[in-house]
Amino acid sequence: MDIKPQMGGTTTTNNADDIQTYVNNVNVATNPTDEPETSQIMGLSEEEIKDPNAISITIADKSNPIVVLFGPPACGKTMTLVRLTRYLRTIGYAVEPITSFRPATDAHYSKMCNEFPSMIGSSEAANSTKNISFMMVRVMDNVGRVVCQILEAPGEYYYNPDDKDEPNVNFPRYVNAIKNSSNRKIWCYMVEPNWKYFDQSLNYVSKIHKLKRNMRPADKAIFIFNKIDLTPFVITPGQVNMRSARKEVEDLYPGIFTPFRSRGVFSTSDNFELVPFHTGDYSKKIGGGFSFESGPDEYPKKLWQIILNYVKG
Ligand SMILES: Nc1nc2c(ncn2[C@@H]2O[C@H](COP(=O)(O)OP(=O)(O)O)[C@@H](O)[C@H]2O)c(=O)[nH]1
Ligand SMILES: [Mg+2]
Repeated sequence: MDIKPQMGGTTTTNNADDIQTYVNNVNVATNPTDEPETSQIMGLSEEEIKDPNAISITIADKSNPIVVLFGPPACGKTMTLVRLTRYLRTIGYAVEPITSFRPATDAHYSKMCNEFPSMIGSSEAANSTKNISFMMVRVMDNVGRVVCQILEAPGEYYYNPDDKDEPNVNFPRYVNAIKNSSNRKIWCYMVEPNWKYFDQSLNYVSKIHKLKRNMRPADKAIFIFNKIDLTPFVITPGQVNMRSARKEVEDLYPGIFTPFRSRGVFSTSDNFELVPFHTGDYSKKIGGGFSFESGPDEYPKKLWQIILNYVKG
């Protein structure tokens, strides 16, 4: 079943109570799973954590597009990669880590690459989140042709809520290297309904706008509205009241779409896609940690359709 955006927004099962509860929750924005926040970034050496400019990357494949999952810590980048990978495998694609992305001497990265297949299948959500934090993968179709590369990187270097200099903190070298590489890019800007640092949303918006000025005409933008399960806009699995969802994103992140719209003489059009997403459900385990169960297939299916369209054109 395809996700059918309810553009009219007339027949929803959401009632006023749901929405009020949701609004109250948004106002006390919390991490849904109360996960302890770690300042440690897996996949980086001590030296790299101290100085992100020491992080070195190699983009060996300069021809296939790079899908960049962009967003602050805990918005769901890793779990989006996990969920998309699980889905892609069921429809015949191979998703594998690109080992040459980081120096061969980087033991952390090779360990992540080796563990990637088992982590993808793991029900230990916390494990995936903890262990995959900086990874470039390639997606290949059933005849082994590369379709695209997907990058999942530490959110701190995209937007760091703990840095009072945001949104004026410069990206570290490796982010600029990706930004400036000749590959076509599909930027996936992540937004969420209950961001803990909601008061900084304008700063995050301005960081996205800054990046927008570095997008080439052939690059594409997707806004992923993750954690859609926490909103009252879900009608049935995968079917979301998109009119309300979009309005919500605009309310939570004022002006976010502005530079991604073009004004014609008679109308204005979007140069982006907004896609609702639900990575999965997280249940607290006795003894600590969280168990992860994939969300409905409709979400990764829709996201993949959009990515594929953008890869093609
Ligand atoms: N309710 C809900 N929570 C989510 C969803 N996706 C991620 N989360 C929560 O957000 C946390 C951080 O996700 P993660 O992918 O590690 O974020 P990252 O730092 O951007 O890579 C997870 O551990 C979950 O608690 C989702 O679709 N729904
Ligand atoms: Mg992550």
